[in-house]
Amino acid sequence: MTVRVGVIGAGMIGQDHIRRLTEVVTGASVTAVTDIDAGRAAEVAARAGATALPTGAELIASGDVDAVLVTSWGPTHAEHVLGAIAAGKPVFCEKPLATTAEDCLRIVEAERAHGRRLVQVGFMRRFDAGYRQMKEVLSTGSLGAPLIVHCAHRNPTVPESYHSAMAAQDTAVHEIDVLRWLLDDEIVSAQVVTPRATSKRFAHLEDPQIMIFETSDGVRIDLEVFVNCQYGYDIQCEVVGEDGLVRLPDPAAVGIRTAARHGTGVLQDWKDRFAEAFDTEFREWVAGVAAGAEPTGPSSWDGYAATVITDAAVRSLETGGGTVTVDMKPRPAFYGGTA
Ligand code: NAD
Ligand code: ISE
Repeated sequence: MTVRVGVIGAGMIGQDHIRRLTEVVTGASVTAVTDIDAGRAAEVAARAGATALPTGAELIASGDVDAVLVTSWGPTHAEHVLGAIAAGKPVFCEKPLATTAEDCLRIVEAERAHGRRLVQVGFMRRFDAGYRQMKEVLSTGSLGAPLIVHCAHRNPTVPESYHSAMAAQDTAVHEIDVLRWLLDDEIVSAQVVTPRATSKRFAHLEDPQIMIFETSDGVRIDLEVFVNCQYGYDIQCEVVGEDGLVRLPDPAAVGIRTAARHGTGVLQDWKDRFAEAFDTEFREWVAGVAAGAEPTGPSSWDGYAATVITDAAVRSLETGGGTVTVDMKPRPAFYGGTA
């Protein structure tokens, strides 16, 4: 069966995922595209051999759409995800699931009422080969209990529209998701402290930021978010356990020796760093939809958890850097919890 995907939001990542669905992943075709910019929708749809539709609601209702991909702006995600659930169609939503905890909970409740999982959230790091190897090592127990995690998330530069809260909401949210999954543990508090700011930032932005999270098992996570580091896109993660540590590998790259130096290049863009993770994420999602299976990737609950944890980090940043307790509801049995 070919899964016919309708795409809501034909911007930067929407176009990249359309390319992925049409050129990389087998078993899917893009049949409909919508965007509030109708000209962009028409252009992107024509390139993909799809039909441009005027609204997300019409796309979700279309008989030519088996599954929905939401890649519009974050504040519009909830409306489209709720629409897809109401239509009983599988929906892949780029992060964030929704920009408020209340909207995330509305999605969680709608999905529970539907009775089976339909939603997958686009936290692609769970599909990265390096993180998957780390998880395998941790799951053997050979390192003993995890105690500390050291992370860095560095982007070369960000545009002027990027503001201080986005360090948690847009950037650290990837570590928040992948570490909950890697450690199989919940984050219970967040603290954000600000070292000396780089001169290479727009004046309104607090950059870098150091985020400290604690899990329910007492693991301490320190995360440097530095989005104007200049030199490249660099993701570091090291889990220290009682009997050893495991570290995320850098992407494979040729070694270059020249002019009395030896080194490797550093990638500049998250699209390149996680290209294979995005491909795997969509390969698995399409295969699951084709098989009529529930999605196994990040759930609505994971989307909700990520939003309430980023809310706590933003509150810490905006209230002087104290530790803020994460205000999370108990996890329902529907999502693997006990509530
Ligand atoms: P973008 O601005 O390039 O594209 C968004 C598009 O959505 C625009 O074309 C806009 O016109 C359209 N749009 C907005 N509201 C709409 C609506 N109600 N209906 C239809 N179209 C609508 O943004 P982007 O960088 O492509 O980001 C899109 C989403 O993807 C964001 O939620 C972002 O956080 C997420 N994202 C995820 C990753 C990742 O690493 N997983 C990376 C980048 C972006
Ligand atoms: C962007 O939205 C992403 O999701 C990237 O993965 C992240 O590295 C970047 O900081 C965000 O702005």
